Amino acid sequence: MTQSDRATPNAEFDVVVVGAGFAGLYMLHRLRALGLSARVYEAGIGVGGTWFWNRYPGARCDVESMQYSYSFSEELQQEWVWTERYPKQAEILRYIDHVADRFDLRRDIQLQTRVTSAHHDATTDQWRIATDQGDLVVARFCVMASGALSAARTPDIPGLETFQGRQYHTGDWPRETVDFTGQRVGVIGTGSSGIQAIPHIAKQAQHLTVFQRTPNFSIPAWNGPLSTERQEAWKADYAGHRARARTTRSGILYEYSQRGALDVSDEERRCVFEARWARGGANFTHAFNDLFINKASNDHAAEFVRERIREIVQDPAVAAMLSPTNHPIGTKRICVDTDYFETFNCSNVALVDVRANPIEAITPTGIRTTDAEYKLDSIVFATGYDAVTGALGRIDIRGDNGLALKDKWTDGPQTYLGIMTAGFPNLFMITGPGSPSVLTNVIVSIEQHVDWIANCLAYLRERGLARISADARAETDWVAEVNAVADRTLFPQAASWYMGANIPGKPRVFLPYVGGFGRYNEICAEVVAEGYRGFCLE
Ligand code: NA7
Repeated sequence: MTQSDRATPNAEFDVVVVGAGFAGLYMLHRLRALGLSARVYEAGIGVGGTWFWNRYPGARCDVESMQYSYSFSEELQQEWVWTERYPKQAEILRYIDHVADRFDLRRDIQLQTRVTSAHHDATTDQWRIATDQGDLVVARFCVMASGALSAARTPDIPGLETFQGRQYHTGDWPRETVDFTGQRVGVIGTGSSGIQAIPHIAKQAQHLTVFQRTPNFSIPAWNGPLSTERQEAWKADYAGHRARARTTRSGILYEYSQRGALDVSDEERRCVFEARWARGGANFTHAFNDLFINKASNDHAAEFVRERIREIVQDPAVAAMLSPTNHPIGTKRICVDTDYFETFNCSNVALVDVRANPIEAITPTGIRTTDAEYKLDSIVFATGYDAVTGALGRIDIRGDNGLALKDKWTDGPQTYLGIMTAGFPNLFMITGPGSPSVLTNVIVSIEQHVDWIANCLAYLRERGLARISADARAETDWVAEVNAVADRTLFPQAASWYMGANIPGKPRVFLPYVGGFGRYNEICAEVVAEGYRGFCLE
């Protein structure tokens, strides 16, 4: 028992929500509609979560604007006007701020407040939640809306603190303008964030050095203005589009091919890839229906992209370095770029292979690899996140008998449907591990989870029940199912953050459910129809 477990709480709510990003905001809206009292705690000085912090140059969503938004309000989706095919960070943040105002959400959100612990008190059957601002509140229910890509991670490189220039992390970018003009800049990391930021930084910096450990597959975005006609045509059947998206694997309306890549001639396959490349975006990986399960099919798609890289990048040695060969295409999150590969034709941009010659240290004046020293004025860490479980791991969460979540999850997260974890009654997760989350349009996943949780709370109340917990047996079966579907795909072949591979010591388990959003949504509905199968309601 800790000191906060004995202290007297300052306030009591029906529900505490951790995080005011897309998930926390919609959760609050649904709780209000149920007449429940709620408090949302948010670490940032504004709402928006991941989109509040990711202000790096070039930050943009790789799901198209018309699909990357809430569907819960027909008025909202009709009145909001997007300006580009893919929304940039500032526009998404404007949208989130608009939602917070339009639905009068701010009065229940406490900003600049980080939840530090959440302990379940068995005697009162309440969660005791403490924050870094000294709050101690109790609530019957606690909802973790803390995000799957919110725990930014700077690698533990010796000498990090000795660097005398400026350091930035793409996932924790300062609010003030950062100007790299005239500077020697180093970017570490070539995932989605690096690939978006690099072309912008290259335009400003006097010299840019890109430190690449793993080259990534990237498809051109072909971003551009979104015409009024296209937007209106989409809005004419917005509800229909949303409903169809919810039946798909990724919660996104792509053109999902019904054919395998080996079912067609070489010529036809090539035409298909060319057409997809010309349309741009992650749609490319759905050019055939077996790219994620058949290595031979995947190889064709991968080689097509490598050919494009060789076409774009003038120096053959640089093109070879930029060509991914150590993982099937799509098994690390596919990137969507604007002029990424073209940037390496600029005379002020250099690519360094830190797989061949790893970074040894950050020095006061730059970066030292095993074979060279690079003098830099600024270093940008585009090194990603402790994904899916990282934000939960930063909170001291304790359930039955003081069991700590991090101890329960030593060998990898265990959840039932990614919504609850056994031994932690009345604690919900939004887009938790074991749900489709990061493999989907995350707003579609968020809405589905929030609706599920809100309906569950209404169900409990209608029946005079006060407690729901995941059954340990149902959880074991679900974890086995999550692993089984992952093992039927090529995903486990990549050392990706989906597998926890980017964090030293993190267990290597496939974190999201890869069986598809559509199927997952059906399972969740079946569970409810069968009286919350696999949950214990009291
Ligand atoms: P990612 O996709 O995790 O990319 C991080 C990049 O940083 C990746 O290229 C890593 O190489 C590299 N990295 C990480 N640590 C190091 C060290 N120590 N040395 C060299 N290189 C390193 O994060 P992003 O922010 O780009 O994207 C995350 C998601 O946000 C994205 O998928 C979208 O969904 C939005 P590695 O591949 O591990 O060898």
